[in-house]
Amino acid sequence: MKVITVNTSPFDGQKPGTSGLRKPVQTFMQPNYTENFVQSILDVALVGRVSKDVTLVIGGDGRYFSKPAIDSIVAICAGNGVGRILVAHNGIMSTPAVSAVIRARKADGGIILTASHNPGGPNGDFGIKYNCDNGGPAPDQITNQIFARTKELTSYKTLDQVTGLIKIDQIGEQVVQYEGGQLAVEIVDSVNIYLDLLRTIFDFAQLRSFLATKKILIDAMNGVMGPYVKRILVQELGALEQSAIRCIPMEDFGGEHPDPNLTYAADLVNKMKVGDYDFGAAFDGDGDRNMILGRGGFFVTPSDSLAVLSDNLETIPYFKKNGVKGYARSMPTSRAVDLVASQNKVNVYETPTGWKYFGNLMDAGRVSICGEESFGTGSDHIREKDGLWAVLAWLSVLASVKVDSVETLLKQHWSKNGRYFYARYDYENCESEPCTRMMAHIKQTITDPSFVGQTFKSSNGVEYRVNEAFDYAYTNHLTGEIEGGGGHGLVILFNEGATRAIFRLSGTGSSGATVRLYLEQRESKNVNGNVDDYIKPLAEVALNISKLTQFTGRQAPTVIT
Ligand code: G16
Repeated sequence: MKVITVNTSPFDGQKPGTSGLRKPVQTFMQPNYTENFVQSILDVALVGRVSKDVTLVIGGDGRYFSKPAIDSIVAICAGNGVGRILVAHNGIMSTPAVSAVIRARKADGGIILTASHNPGGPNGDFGIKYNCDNGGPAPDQITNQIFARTKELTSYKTLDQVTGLIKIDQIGEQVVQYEGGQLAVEIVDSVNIYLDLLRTIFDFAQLRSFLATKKILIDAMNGVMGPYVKRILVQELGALEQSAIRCIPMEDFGGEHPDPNLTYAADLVNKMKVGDYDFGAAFDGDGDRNMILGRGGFFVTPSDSLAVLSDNLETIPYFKKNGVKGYARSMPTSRAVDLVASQNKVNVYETPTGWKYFGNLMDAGRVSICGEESFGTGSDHIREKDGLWAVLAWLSVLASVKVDSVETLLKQHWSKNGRYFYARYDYENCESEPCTRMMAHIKQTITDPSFVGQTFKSSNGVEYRVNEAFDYAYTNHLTGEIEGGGGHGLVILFNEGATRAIFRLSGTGSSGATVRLYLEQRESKNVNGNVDDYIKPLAEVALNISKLTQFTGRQAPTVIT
């Protein structure tokens, strides 16, 4: 085989979003589209490195088009002289496992093939993202360089044969020989590497005896997590075989939307409601998101999940040993963890939406646990959010604090710390242009000096007085630099800051626009009250300010979490 140079021209719109480049499968299937993006990643990743000394990890959630994409990536790695790649067995490696493998094998980075929670199949989405040598998603500075490269690319290097270069179903070492060089390939079973890491974090004997007395239900939503759930929860920790549902990874996720929330994981919620289960959880397509449920389908918001885990971290051996350095949350995540931080005198850091913003805080030893309202929870054991870690963390906490249910634990937590009632309203698949206009309208309204001090009233008479409003800009906690100058969400704080509404456009969609409205209200007395009583009047006021219905034509959200 020979290295060849293929002439190409740039494609519009290869700008990575919140987490990599996500587009419809059909877009990625266009000739040269995937190749251009991969070459652009390598052009940035290989700068300052000797290619033959570089090791990259290649994995993903196994969705439709993964195998042809892996073929292209292998050939392009060879074409660019990369020395070694670690490829997921059958292309299946969860996003947290990729992070774990990069770190365990001291690789120089990784390419993850996933569109996460977006649907898959020929008419679904595909995605490619680049992770750095710390195991975490590339920061903005790197993704901006990759995007710049996509706009000027005129050729890419590959081999004159692309298919059949590796046997992806055979674990172990292989070599791709070509004229003038070779590419070492190792097909890896990431479940073992990931399991070894979890053993250093949790007390497996404690988890085994806890699970011997409990019934759990874990939904892998036909995504990448099936093999991990079966091996770790069932075989290693003794959960019943029937605890693991939808555990065979499918290229199209069985036609489902693999997003663990109350709408798309309604099946699990219903089973929890009618069944006799103590604990339930679901993961997304690539295994970094999680949803936690208690007996009867009791829903733990991701923000409360972060707060409860933060408050109980030292019950987990890893944190008992290493100490708790700090907590972090994305800006739209509720400030429940801030209440824990002030009680425990631990620092809490706020960052924009996107796990990549936690990376440098963890690298600098500032933060032990991070969480996002978008169903992401994780710690500094890796540099991605980690669905199964979150489940084991919850089971460890439940085993240690000895409460009779998840609900009791939450109620105790709220009465000790106070509660933020919280909800996120999503308006999915809107047209982009009216949403852009709406965001401009909101920005103009809330940054007008006369906005602060105004009082808005809901139809049931609740009053909201604006005391601050801004376009959220991020000041990097480590460098002190202001990154991006806004654009991460439009924030309105009411009633001395106890109440907050945020508008933001999603950065993970593959077409159109999704508007997210994040709503929260602090309450210290009636902590077991009804979420709707707090959230609905606030939503009405926020929606009136935004004129969302006039701009988008939407009368109601498509998803509420
Ligand atoms: C990705 C990022 C998360 C982020 C989420 C937000 O999640 O990894 O850190 O919170 O997107 O999505 P959006 O921009 O749509 O609000 P994932 O699981 O899709 O990789």
